[in-house]
Amino acid sequence: MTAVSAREAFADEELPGIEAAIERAVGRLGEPIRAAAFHAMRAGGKRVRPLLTVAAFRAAGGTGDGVYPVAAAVELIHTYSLLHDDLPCMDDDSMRRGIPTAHRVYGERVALAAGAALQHLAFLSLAEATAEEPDSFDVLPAMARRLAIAAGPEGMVGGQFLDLVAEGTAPDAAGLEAIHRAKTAALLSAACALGGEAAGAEPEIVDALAEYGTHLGLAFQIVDDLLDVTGDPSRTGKTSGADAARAKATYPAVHGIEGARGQAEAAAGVARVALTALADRAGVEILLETLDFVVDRIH
Ligand code: GRG
Repeated sequence: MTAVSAREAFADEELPGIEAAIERAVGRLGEPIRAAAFHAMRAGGKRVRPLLTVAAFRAAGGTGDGVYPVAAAVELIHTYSLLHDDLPCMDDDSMRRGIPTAHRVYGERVALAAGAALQHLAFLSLAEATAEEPDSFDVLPAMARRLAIAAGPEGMVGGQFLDLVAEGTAPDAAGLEAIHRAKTAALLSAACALGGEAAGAEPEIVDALAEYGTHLGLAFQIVDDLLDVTGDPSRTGKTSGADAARAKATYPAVHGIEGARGQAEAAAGVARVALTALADRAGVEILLETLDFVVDRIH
């Protein structure tokens, strides 16, 4: 029998609550937007971000079910971003997570609407999380602000736009890191910090979780870039070489494959150091294993 890692056991335990919160949120939609949104949400994503939110919540001392709609909010934002990223006016991808993209199945207008709807459902899920847990009502403005900043023009939307305009140019290492920080690391950082905030953790702990998430996010995007060059499409669920075909700014393009691997390991190292602020609280082990899970995909 294969040994089950603590992260896998944690996922088995927490995923049903996360999935139920996602189903509840998306179930509000009417057809045909609902079908396109469920297509994207149920396509088999790894659920890295909501699992991080729950792990950070537990590591910060949170108990109970109140975190699930917060975790779902982060995954709703993430999935909207993938859905829009695949549209013809962006990357025009036909496969995602190993299945046809939403716009290929439901058409571009419905897919666009489904992505837009997921953004609003995310904030609704966040608001309802605090409505169900009156003790956490005080932190709702801070959590909504954090998620909006991470997803918006200072974060993911801004990073995606920088990435699009950088296509065909040769950004330097600093420019590339700025893109990755905004496009990918900002949401992963918010995923972790929101778990801390939902648990009512003190600011130093929330900041340490945000710092961990930023560097995990940088490692994550570097690995994503590497897998585009070296990954097996049957495992990644995506077409290999798509970034190079579009002359995209990537870590392997700027640093070479070995250089990019080194950068991923270095970012993971900074994330590990950030976690020392949480000492050996229960749940930190899951955050540490998530780093290994992310970086091990390149070996
Ligand atoms: C209109 C400019 C503009 C932006 C809209 C489309 C968009 C917002 C943002 C795109 C952000 C994006 C595609 C970031 C990439 C993040 C990334 C590494 C995704 C892969 O995440 P995984 O591996 O995916 O967690 P799964 O499928 O497992 O959920």
